[in-house]
Amino acid sequence: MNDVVWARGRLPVSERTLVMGIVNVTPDSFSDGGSFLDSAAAIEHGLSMVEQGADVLDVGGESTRPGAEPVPEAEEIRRVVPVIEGLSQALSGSASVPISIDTTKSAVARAALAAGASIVNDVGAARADPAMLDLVAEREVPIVLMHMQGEPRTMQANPTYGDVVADVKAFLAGRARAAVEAGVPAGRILVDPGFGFGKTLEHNLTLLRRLGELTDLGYPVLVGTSRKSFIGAALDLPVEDRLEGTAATVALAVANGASVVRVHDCGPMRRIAGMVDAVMRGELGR
Ligand code: PMM
Repeated sequence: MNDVVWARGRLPVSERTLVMGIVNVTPDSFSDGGSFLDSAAAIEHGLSMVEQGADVLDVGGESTRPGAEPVPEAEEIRRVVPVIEGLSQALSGSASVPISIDTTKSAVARAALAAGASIVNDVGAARADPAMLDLVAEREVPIVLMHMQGEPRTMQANPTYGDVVADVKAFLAGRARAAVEAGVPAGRILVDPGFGFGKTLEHNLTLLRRLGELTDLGYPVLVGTSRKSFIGAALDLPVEDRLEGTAATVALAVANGASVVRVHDCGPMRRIAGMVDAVMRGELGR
């Protein structure tokens, strides 16, 4: 897979699997329970993930957990901008750790890019806001296009597919085509099957088992399984006991061709990805 390169950064996916650290600035995120609402704490948390080996930080101000209600644009901006400003100032010496903004709204993405973010991570694959692709094209930054069936409020009600892998693959191919048509170069697109977004346990397990089929699209694949409820369902464990389950999914994702893993536990997952890379790529990416 070719590296993702843009004016202000690079994702060296040709060298090793990259770790994206999750910085949720939401009061209702299921996994950090709002304890990082305070932006100073969120900044500190992000920097500690960089110390643990995060290659990218993903800052989000709207919870997308099943059942979550949408957050007004101004509130989302109020949550993420101070955190992105703080992180980008603190990281300015190490330009090698870009910040992504996890949003479906172009106004939030625009504010985040102005504050120092340089990647857009859109869990709606730029469908929610028609201006998103134009913004990404104009600002010449990469975009992550993620698959979701339905919307967070209702997506787990009754997800159905013909063949989940074929359906997700066709969707991602279509959204990547739309991005290219809007002027985003193919080399600045990443795709993501969207674990937990309108999928049953079986759908999630099938996507992980057959992840390799998605790498055929030619875009780096990003995988976000960290602490998700399908891991809890498979092992019958609460969110605080999902580290090993997450580790298993990360190892399988890397073995099956993922280029980036989006995780909460950057130290352990960095070591797991590094070990799987050593086996699968036959070289050490240290
Ligand atoms: N998952 C969540 C939020 N944003 N973005 C991408 N690209 N992929 C994901 O799987 C994803 C995401 C929800 O998980 P969280 O509440 O732990 O952040």
